[in-house]
Amino acid sequence: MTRRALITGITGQDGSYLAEHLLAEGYQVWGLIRGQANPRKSRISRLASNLSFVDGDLMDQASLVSAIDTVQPDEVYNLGAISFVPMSWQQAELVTEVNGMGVLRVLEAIRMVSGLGGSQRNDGHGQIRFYQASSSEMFGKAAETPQRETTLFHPRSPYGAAKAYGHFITRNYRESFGMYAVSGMLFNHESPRRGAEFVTRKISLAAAGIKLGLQDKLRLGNLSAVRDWGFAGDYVRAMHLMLQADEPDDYVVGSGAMHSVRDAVRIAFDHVGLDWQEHVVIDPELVRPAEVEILCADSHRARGRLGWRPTVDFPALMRMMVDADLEQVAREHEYGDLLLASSW
Ligand code: NAP
Ligand code: F7E
Repeated sequence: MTRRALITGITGQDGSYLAEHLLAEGYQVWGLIRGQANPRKSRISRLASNLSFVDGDLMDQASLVSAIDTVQPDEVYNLGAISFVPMSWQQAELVTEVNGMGVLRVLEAIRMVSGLGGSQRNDGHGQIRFYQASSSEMFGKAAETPQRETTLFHPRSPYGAAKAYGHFITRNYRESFGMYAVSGMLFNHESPRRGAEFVTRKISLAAAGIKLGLQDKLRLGNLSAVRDWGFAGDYVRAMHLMLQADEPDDYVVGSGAMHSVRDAVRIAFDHVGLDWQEHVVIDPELVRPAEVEILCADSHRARGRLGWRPTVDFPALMRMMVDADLEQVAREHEYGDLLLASSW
């Protein structure tokens, strides 16, 4: 029997890579699409003939029940979220609703369609497996480095706090109803499909734009922030592996290597033969109200139990993104839109 997967957030970076991976694994893939005419649907147009779509929104419980009832999935990947951290200070309630309560709504939809509730627990037969996109932002002001599954949470933004709720409610439904529900605590992962507002893509776009004479300055905030960055194509494999394990559990996923924003700029500008110090301008407006200074993953559990390994290191990732942007910026009339998006 062909396995069926439902992905929320299919129009996002991870959704597109995960859809490709699951199609290659032989799944029938459905994407939850929100809005009347979602402008980002075109991002997955190259896959569209192999995908099915169902309408729904993480803000709308009934639409999620209907989507799960229609698709009858074997696996649900909840990747939908407002994922840009600074937006969570500006629209804290909305971000909490989508990223926190949205998780509860998907779990409730699965519970209702599966007929679970009260004292009734899942016996494991034909049950829907659920993946929640948790985040290293839950560690925030980290209690220890590197961070592992048992590290205490100290979120530094409404985004991180909402993700922590989503994480705990996922575990709670696993323990309360016997649901196969897991969280992937994923560290930053990037690609040429990354939104232009995130720092790596902002840097790769600027390196390309400056090289091609279309731009001169790159405005950035905190250059000293340290992250554990990996390639999104590698990380979606971990999501799938988590749902194939015999027992449901939560996993930290990251490379274990630390780099600063300054390193990212240096690698990108070196790649096109530019001196970054001639172009980067520090903009205090881009410094966050509460910063996450340093994150680094200890992924021993994922590597040991799932056999997961990343294949692209950070310098190679940055060069991949710059190369892709050199092509895109040179041929695209969309350059202005991308620049506008990266100006956050
Ligand atoms: P992304 O590119 O920003 O994509 C977010 C997706 O969420 C989009 O498809 C968007 O769809 C959808 N969405 C937003 N609001 C929604 C709503 N109300 N109902 C349904 N869908 C909604 O994010 P990403 O980088 O692929 O990340 C995927 C997930 O992993 C997110 O949950 C993110 O928080 C989490 N995460 C990401 C990273 C990372 O480094 N990338 C690390 C840890 C965790 P529209 O087209 O409708 O806007
Ligand atoms: O910032 C610093 C900024 O916006 C990284 C999301 O996918 O990963 C992502 O969250 C760092 C921060 O990602 C600029 O202060 C400096 O320290 O690329 P980012 P993020 O906030 O780490 C986690 C794991 C998620 O879950 C999120 O969904 O870079 N930084 N100057 C800047 N950041 C941006 N965006 N723009 C700047 O100009």
